[in-house]
Amino acid sequence: MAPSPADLTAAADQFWRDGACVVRGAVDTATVARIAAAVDRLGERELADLSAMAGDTSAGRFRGGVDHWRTDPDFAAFATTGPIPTVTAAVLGTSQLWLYEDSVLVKDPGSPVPTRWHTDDGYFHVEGGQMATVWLALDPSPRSAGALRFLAGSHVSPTRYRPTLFVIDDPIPGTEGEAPPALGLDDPGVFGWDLEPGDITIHHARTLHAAGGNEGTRPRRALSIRYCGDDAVVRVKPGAPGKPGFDAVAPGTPLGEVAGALGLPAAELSPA
Ligand SMILES: O=C(O)CCC(=O)C(=O)O
Repeated sequence: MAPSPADLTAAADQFWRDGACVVRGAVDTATVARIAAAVDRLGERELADLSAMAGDTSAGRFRGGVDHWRTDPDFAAFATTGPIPTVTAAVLGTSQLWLYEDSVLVKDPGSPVPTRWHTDDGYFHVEGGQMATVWLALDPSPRSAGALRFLAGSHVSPTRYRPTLFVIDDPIPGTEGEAPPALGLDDPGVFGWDLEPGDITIHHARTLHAAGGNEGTRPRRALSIRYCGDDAVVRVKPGAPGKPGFDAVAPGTPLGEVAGALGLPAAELSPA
């Protein structure tokens, strides 16, 4: 069942207070099946072996890819139409929502590779309050299978964290900011949800988050979609992975003014 206005209000309150929220059943079963099939169609050549980067040799791998929407119209449709952008825009309180990036993240059963503590904003060539990542569970995803965990209130910290290599704490060379804290998933203030297929979490771009390995017996497939709202401006972050066209835009330019030229689609938002 689609989230009610009261569900969305509660989610928005938690997002702005704690830095992340959950929306149960945001995506219906048939759509989850279509997205899962699109994820399964991605060959190993289209996904990076993150386990290898972590130096892990286990049979269960952690694989990830970025910007599938640029080459696959199905991924573009998942990110720019339907409930995911509409729910995200309601939580962010934005009148428009631009797709910045999508990412497929598959953690096989038995992969011990954790996702290290990080914030997303250091990787993005944009700045703003209305910036968020949606993480859609395509499989049952309890914490033991690698559902995300968040540090409460970290989105309002003035500290800027340096992007890391994601599965190891080494920073991306040439990037700026402080090293993310070495937190445990049971530390005070760390929170999150066990998810079912179709549930989403939405976290602020400045919320510290991480995940454990997958101790379960099923894959943990997720589609993560990163969005910008009305107040986002372009700010190229030295050393962070490049995005086409951003280097040519004056810092501080509202993203909405240049999103079309940068090829970033505005989502189709349904009335609440
Ligand atoms: O799926 C994961 O393990 C990490 C995802 C993540 O950090 C993100 O999408 O922001």
